[in-house]
Amino acid sequence: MTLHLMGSVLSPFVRKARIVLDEKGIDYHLEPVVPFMAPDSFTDLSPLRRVPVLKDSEIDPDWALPDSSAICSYIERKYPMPALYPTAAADYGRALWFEEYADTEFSNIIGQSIFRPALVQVLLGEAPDLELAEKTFQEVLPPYFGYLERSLASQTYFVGDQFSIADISLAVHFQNLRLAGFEIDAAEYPGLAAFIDRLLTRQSFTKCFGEEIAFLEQQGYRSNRSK
Ligand SMILES: N[C@@H](CCC(=O)N[C@@H](CS)C(=O)NCC(=O)O)C(=O)O
Repeated sequence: MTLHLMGSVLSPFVRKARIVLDEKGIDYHLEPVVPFMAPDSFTDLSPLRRVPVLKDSEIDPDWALPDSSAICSYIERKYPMPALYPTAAADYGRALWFEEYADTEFSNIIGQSIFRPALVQVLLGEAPDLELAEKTFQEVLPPYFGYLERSLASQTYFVGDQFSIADISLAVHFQNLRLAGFEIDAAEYPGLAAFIDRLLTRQSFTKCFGEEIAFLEQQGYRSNRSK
């Protein structure tokens, strides 16, 4: 096993890298690392002190990739099959756009204003802020869901109707919403809801999900949200 991935199972970016590895059938070692509890030396590997970080024992010991997009592109180049990035230029560009969209503002809203207040605060022994999480879900996220519903149209996958990095990058955040107790309304967003169910029941996702639930149970976590 040459690949060593560092990060927490609850991170959507760690999950994104794990799913890319799993979809390609590549073995790796996962080292649990919580960025804000990591030693000072972690900065040498990840200057922004973020996870995931990938190391590869076939390369120099100082070599590290501290970003999920860099990691996934590296994995694709090193292990091309099955391809997770479209070949045609137009589709490739669109897939990178959805990856970027998922990784930046969309992730930031879910991470900071739903996942953290509803779930992470409980893990840290603090009171959850369910009002903030609920308000964000009801009032801030709908335009994002609407954009994704329109982009998907009647396709199975986001780009070229082929499973790709675009789908993985988006779906990992819906898994965090689900862990925090939030599901989108299938009547309002039928295409997106079907997409989420399709993705989150893929073997690569359920494998991660099982480990994430086990981790949360080990921490004594139970969702505080009554649906
Ligand atoms: N663009 C980065 C984002 C990674 C990221 O924000 N990871 C979070 C965990 S979900 C983290 O390490 N946060 C710690 C911090 O920002 O201090 C990627 O795609 O890997």
